[in-house]
Amino acid sequence: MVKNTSLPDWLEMEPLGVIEKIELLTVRLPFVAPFGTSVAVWSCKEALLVRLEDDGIVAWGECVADPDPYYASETTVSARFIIKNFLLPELKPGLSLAGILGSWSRVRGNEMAKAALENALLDLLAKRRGLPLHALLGFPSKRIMSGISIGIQESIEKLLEKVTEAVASGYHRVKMKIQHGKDVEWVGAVRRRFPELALMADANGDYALADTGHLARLDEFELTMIEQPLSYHDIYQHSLLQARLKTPLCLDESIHSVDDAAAAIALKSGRVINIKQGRVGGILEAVKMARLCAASGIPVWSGGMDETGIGRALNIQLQTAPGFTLPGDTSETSRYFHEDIVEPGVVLAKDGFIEIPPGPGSGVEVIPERLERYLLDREEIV
Ligand code: OSB
Ligand code: MG
Repeated sequence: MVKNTSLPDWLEMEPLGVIEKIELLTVRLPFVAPFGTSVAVWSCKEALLVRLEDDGIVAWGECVADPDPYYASETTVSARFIIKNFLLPELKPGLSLAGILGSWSRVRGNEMAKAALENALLDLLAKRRGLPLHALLGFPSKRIMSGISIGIQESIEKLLEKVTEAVASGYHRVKMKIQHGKDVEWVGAVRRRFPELALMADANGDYALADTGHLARLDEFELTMIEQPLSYHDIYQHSLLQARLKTPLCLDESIHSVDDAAAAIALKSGRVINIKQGRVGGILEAVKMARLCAASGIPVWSGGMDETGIGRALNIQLQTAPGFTLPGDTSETSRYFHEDIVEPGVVLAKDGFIEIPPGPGSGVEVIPERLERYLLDREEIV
C-alpha cells in the first residue's frame, strides 16, 4: 500500500489524544523595510498563528496567508474561517495525525489553512517526545544553505546596494524580484557588478507567453533560474516558455500539491520547484513533493513568505528533508524585523549556513512579552 503521509509508521498509527487548549492569534510585525513585488508591497507581516497547549507543552503553527489575496487566494481571514469551521472539528482524540490529515482531504484547496494547523500538531508531537521536528520526521540535523529575496527597488543603484550587502553577509544565492520595466536592464546591472554570483529572478507571474522574446533576453545573464514568470495558476504555458528559454524555470505560485508537481514534471514546465510548505498544505506534503522531485531529477528549495520566527523555524526544519539541494529563501531575522516574537533568531554563520536550533519541535520559543506587543487579537477555541 502506498503510504498516505511521509511520517514514520509508528507516528502514523499513534492517536493524537486530547489537546487541552487551542487558540488562534493574529500578530502584526513591522518590516525593517517594505517588501515590494510585482503584485504588492507589504510593509508589515500580519500572520494568523495557531497555539496548542497540552500537559504543559505549548506548540505553534503559522499560516503563511497574507491579509490580502495578492500572492495567493487565501487570506488570514479565510484561513481562520476554514480552520475554525472545517479543520478543528476533525481533531478527534482517537485519530492519529495521518487520520486527521485524511479527514481534511474532503476540504478542497485551503492549503495554507491546513498547513498552519498541521504545523502546530507536528510541533506538539515532536515536543511530547522531546525531539526536534527533523528528528521526529527521521532526518538528521544538517547546516542549512541560505538565500535572500530582494524586493523591487526604486532604482538600479539602490538594488546594487542591497545585493552588495547580501553578498557581504555570505548568502549562497541572491534572488531579485523583477516586473515589467524593471527586468533586463536591472538584472544586467547586477550581473555586470557580480559576474560569479548565483543569481535568480522572481516575477510573481508578471509576464505572459507573448513576452517570450523579451524574457529570452535574460538568457545571457546565466541566472540559476527564473521563478514564476507566467500566471500564478499556470502550469502548461510555462512548459511552452521553458522550451524556448535556456534559463531554467522554477514554479512557485502554481504548485499546491504533489499532483501539481507531477503535472509540472511531466509537462517539463520548469527544471526547479520552490516548495513553500505553507503553500502546499504542510510539511508532510512538502516532504513527499521533495521526494518525488528528487526521483525525477528536479532540485527543490524552500521558499519563504516573510514569516515570523515560527514559520521560518519550521521552514528550516523542513530543509533537512532529502531533495532540498538548493539554497532557500531563508534569511536572517534582522533583515525582516527589528524584533521578532521568537528566540533564537536566524543568524548566518560566516560561511552563510544556518544552524538548526537544538530545542524540541520547531526549535524556537515564543517570547510572551513580544507576542503581546505585536498581538492584534487572540481567540480561545477550546
Ligand atoms: O514569491 O517567493 C515569493 C515573499 C512573500 C510572498 C511571495 C514571495 C516572497 C519572497 C520572500 O520572495 C521570501 C522570504 O524572504 O521569506
Ligand atoms: Mg516566488
